[in-house]
Amino acid sequence: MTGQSSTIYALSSGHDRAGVAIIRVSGGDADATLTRLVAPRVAQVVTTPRTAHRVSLVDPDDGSPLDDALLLWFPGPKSFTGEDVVELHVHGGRAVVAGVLAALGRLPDYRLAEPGEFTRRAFEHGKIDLTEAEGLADLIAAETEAQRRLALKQLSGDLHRAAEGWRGDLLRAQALVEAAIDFADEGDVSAHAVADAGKLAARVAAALQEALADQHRGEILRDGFRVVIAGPPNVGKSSLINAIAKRDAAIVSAEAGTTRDVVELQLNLGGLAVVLTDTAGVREAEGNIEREGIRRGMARARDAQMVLWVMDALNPQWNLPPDLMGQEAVTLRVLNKVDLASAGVFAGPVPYSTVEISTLTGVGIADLERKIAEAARLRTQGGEAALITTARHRQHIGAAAEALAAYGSGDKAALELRAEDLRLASWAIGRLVGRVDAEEILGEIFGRFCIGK
Ligand SMILES: Nc1nc2c(ncn2[C@@H]2O[C@H](COP(=O)(O)OP(=O)(O)O)[C@@H](O)[C@H]2O)c(=O)[nH]1
Ligand SMILES: [Mg+2]
Repeated sequence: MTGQSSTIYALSSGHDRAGVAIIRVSGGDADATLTRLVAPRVAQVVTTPRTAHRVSLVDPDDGSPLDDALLLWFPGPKSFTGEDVVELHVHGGRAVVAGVLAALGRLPDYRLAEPGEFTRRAFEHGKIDLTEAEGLADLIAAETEAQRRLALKQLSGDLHRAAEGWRGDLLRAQALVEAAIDFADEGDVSAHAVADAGKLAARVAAALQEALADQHRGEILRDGFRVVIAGPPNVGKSSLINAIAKRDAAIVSAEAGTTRDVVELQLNLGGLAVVLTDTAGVREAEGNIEREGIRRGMARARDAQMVLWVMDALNPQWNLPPDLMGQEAVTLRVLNKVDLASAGVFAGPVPYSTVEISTLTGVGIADLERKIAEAARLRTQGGEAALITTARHRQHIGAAAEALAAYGSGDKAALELRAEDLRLASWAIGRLVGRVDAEEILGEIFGRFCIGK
């Protein structure tokens, strides 16, 4: 798919009409852009690395003018990809961009880059590790302040540095255990080596445990604080999600659907990503489709970070269904249709702290949003310091921690087996940073990028 010999090019800035567009070229023949597309066409265009040059771009075939542009030359390996890179800042009109891209396409061995291919080359040339590539993808996808800061931290190498530190310690511990095996008949030397390896392994194990004990704050910041709206049928659950969708200027995206399935709304509340989900009403369902909708809604509610239990003010069902009782601590009760109650119809006792709203008049919706934002803030507090931001990180760090636990509790006499535990632990960290077995995950990570990145 990614012939390393070819030189790739793509529009790296947005695809809409704009004042300026940036086109990037990377590969062994990137200098052909300088010699063939820049006028006057001389054998060797003299360019100072990493300095903006104003140039006239011309058609490589007939020398006719293409655009007046800025050119930057980043000779490898001191470039984003590690290869020779040319960056052209051209006028951002569609015809200009199309003309320059077509001209590049006529240069020998040049082809359009695939999504994420520049970043993939940066990874393959060791400019960034897998966690930094993920951080870059997240930074480009970031919609909220918190997501941006979290991604930037990962891109800057926080997780990379921690992981390389762990790996270094584990490799040293492995070497010590292997030495102990080789010098098994020299009791003293062997015992010392095993003791030193144990110290290193314990240090890494403690660091991994600390990273894992983050209550998923980083993942929640990255993926959004999940709030599920649940309650009996006809209490106004769908009206509530609609009311929030209409009211909130900071909506990221809304997905259409029926309540028989699950409707999801992405919000930005106080700089935090919040994912609000509507569910089908909780009751004995008649039809299969409805039952399936309820099942899915319940499953979502059970692992949500917050449940909004909606009730009809005229006939409030205060108690959570058995399925949701485990979520009591994160449930906020929402008494809807208070417009009817204020007419004196509702006068019952209120056994729980509740938010009173009317999706009809809009009363209480802002208050409810504030309470959701506050819950999200409390749940993710300190999350920006978390090293783990994805299930993938948790999986590998968890696997390494498990292997080290086995190492710590294993029979110290069975050194060969202990060496295997250490090997498993460093292998898991190797997978985290993409040093081993990266191939299977590469497509998934780099496919998330757009073309030009
Ligand atoms: N009076 C009044 N009616 C409401 C309010 N919210 C929803 N309704 C009505 O209650 C009915 C059920 O609403 P819906 O959102 O479909 O409930 P769901 O089944 O829980 O999703 C509809 O007829 C709504 O117009 C409200 O705040 N006040
Ligand atoms: Mg509904």
